[in-house]
Amino acid sequence: MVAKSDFVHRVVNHADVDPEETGEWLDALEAVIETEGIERAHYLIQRLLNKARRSGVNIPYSANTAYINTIPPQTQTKSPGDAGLEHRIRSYIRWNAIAMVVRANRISPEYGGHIASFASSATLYDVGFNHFFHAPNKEHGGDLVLIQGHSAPGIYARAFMEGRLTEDQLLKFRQEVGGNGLSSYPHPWLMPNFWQFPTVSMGLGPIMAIYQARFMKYLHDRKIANTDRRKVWAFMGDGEMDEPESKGAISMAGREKLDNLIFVVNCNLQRLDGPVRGSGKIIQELEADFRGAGWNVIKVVWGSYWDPLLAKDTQGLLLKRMEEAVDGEFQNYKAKDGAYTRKHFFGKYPELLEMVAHMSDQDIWRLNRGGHDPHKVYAAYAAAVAHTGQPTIILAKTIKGYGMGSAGEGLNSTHQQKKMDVEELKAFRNRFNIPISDADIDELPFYKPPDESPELVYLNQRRKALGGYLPTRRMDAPLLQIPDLSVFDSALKGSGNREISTTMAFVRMLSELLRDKKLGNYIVPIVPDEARTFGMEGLFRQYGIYSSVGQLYEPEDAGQIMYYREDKSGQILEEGINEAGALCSWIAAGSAFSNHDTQMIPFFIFYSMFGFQRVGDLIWAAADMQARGFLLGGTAGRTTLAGEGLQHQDGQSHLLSSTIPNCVSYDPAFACELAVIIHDGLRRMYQEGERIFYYISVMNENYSQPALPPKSERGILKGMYRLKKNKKKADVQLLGSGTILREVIAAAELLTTDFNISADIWSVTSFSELRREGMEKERWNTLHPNAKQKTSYVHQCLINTNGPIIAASDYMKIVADQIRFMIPRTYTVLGTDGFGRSDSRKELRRFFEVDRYFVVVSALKALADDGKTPVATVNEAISRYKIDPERPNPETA
Ligand SMILES: Cc1ncc(C[n+]2csc(CCOP(=O)(O)OP(=O)(O)O)c2C)c(N)n1
Ligand SMILES: [Mg+2]
Repeated sequence: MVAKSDFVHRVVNHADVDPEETGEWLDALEAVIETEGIERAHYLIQRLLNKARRSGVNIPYSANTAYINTIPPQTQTKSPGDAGLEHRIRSYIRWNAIAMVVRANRISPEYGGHIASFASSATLYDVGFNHFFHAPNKEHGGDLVLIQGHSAPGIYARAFMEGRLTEDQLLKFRQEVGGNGLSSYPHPWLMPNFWQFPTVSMGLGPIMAIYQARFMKYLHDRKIANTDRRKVWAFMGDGEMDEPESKGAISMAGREKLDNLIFVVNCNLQRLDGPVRGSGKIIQELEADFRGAGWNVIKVVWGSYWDPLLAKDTQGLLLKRMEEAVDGEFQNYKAKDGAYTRKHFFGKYPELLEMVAHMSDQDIWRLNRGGHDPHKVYAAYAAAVAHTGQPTIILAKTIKGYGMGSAGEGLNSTHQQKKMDVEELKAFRNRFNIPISDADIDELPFYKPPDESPELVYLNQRRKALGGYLPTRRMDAPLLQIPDLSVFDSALKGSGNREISTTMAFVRMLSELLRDKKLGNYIVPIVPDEARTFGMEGLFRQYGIYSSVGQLYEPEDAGQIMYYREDKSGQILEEGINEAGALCSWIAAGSAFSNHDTQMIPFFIFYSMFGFQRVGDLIWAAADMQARGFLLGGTAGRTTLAGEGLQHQDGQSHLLSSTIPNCVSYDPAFACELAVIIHDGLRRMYQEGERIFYYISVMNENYSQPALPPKSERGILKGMYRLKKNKKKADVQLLGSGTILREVIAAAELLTTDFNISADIWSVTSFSELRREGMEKERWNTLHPNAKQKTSYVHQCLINTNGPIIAASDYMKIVADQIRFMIPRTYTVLGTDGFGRSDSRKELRRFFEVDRYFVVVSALKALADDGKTPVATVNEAISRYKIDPERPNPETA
């Protein structure tokens, strides 16, 4: 009898104390598989495991399977393609991709480019393009294919073969400024008919792909588009998987059973600097991560040349060696040669040396990796598309710099290799049989067989069978008819005595849009677990929270009017505490016009700082993609979001949003302004199809909302309008933005009552938009010095007014400072530089020196500087309002 502790120990160590008994068990299993099939075998194993666990056997959890292909040779689906032709086509594509990069670098090393990434992934793409990636056509809505950024040269090389790009264009790789050049990486902004997904900021491709797949289910469940047979294919690097964004949403994909999603990870074992996991195994690590998250994992480790060896490996010694060797070693074998591999890999065990004794070093060198074997890759893709109930990840083992030989194959430095000398080019040509002579090779001519050649006929036929060419970005979704501004009547009329916030006003407008017969269906409200914060819980019952399984429980608040209703056709995307995911949903909805021929109108409202600051790079990618929609900074402002403090109060989003060229930002003070802005945004994006999106800050401070001032619409949209004009010329001009406008209004009263100084008041809805307009005018004037010079809108507003100009906002001073170059006279800005902190709005505004008293003091100081008021008046104000001149500077406090 074996002691219990010994037993557990033995299980953990997998030591075989009785090989004969082991053999009997294994034979029994084999017999079951042969006679009754794999399902029965699976059942028996499960029963055995359960029995063992219940008897107290501690079976350690392992999410890993053996380091071999998930699909054994006997169950591989065979490709119907012509392998020989495909190999030739792929070889030419490989050559042209290299020629593109090397030739660009001969023009100037500034151009850069990558060879090694595509060299390792050519087969992975090719099998997809020849057999799996559907382009949109009458029968199929099209697959979404996210290409790994650094493999772009290979995609251009294929498009050249397909006749979609000219040789002249290939020669202009990374030379975009003169027009007709090719982008370094996938950038829809720069190649709007070609690229669909900006993926080169590592990690964003994987997370965006997950949410695109989920959004396809949403569109389907809501019966807006039939996305049934469509897949999202996302290609990524193994090094890229270290980005938190790459893996951050994989459990959602597992939980939501996104069987329309396929990740293909190019496991070339290397990243930029060196090995991804030199002393470990990236494929095994990713397998465990993704299996744990509920994914179907297909490992494509070994190519067909290994199959006979693995078949002979009845004792499992080859497998043991495969499992022992770490990635750094595998990389090294391919950086060296067959003799090295024989000695260091097989040589560890005499039995393995014996196993390969009949093979030459060249044969050993030819033992290929799964990701370079089109048959293995085809089988994996076929299994992935057929799999239901889970997303699939394909882990394909490849060689970085495949085919580059001494120029980079498996070398640590290969990622940045963009040169190849004549000998290296010849070696590559010979290896892939490219019909280019020695005499021509140094010129690196592109190679394209004649149109009627079997290669090109085949290539084009394959794409025709799959519905057309990819990537192709579409822009033909029908535009929408936006209702009249009166749809927001309640906001335009003002709130009378009722005090409400602009956030509340926004929610009301959102409800009005949701109710609209034409637009309502296309509105996508997105919240990251903050709906109650913004007062949106009323929408739950009415429009439902999207849930792919509906609501499988009775909600606690079922008896209430505004209960928490989840529904398979729910309209609201409640993403949980997950701004990155919510932003990806916003991108998916905002790009539906190009991916699903449907204009969707997403409104993503986030909590103050957790937008631009938190997920700024995703917003940048959204801009590249020309996603349309509204981002709302809820409960915004450094002093308006009282209480919450340093890691909440946002005083910089308007600075950050101004850095994105096609982001139109506004910081309105009043509900009526907000209504005009949202309405115009709907018009510009969805009726006119402009390539812009909106960022609007809305606040949680309650006050009475005025009615829309007459003739103010143009100014609201341009960025400023005069809210109050004095009968005679005023002494000062006060500009206010957001809720700080109300301090400015109060300051104007103080100036009159305490100092007999009159002020005009301007509401500034967007310093950023004002600046853009001014810069454009200034640029035009510089380039047309003889023409009648244009004046900026800011200048036009202020030139015929009087007195110094003071501006205040709830954002950093640099936000208001943006328009200084257009200001005709003395200009002082107040803003909220420094760390926020928790207190009341009144205290915070005093602390940051943006309250009414500081506005008054600043106005008096400016008047004193202009010689219009004695300096003593400034001192008088400082003491009257009890301001300590030695108080700490909020910027550093
Ligand atoms: C967010 C981000 N950080 C860094 C880079 C720079 N970069 C580009 S490619 C690369 C290495 C990529 O390695 P891997 O993902 O394994 O792809 P491979 O080229 O090996 O296929 C790095 C660090 C980037 N593009 N994006
Ligand atoms: Mg890699």
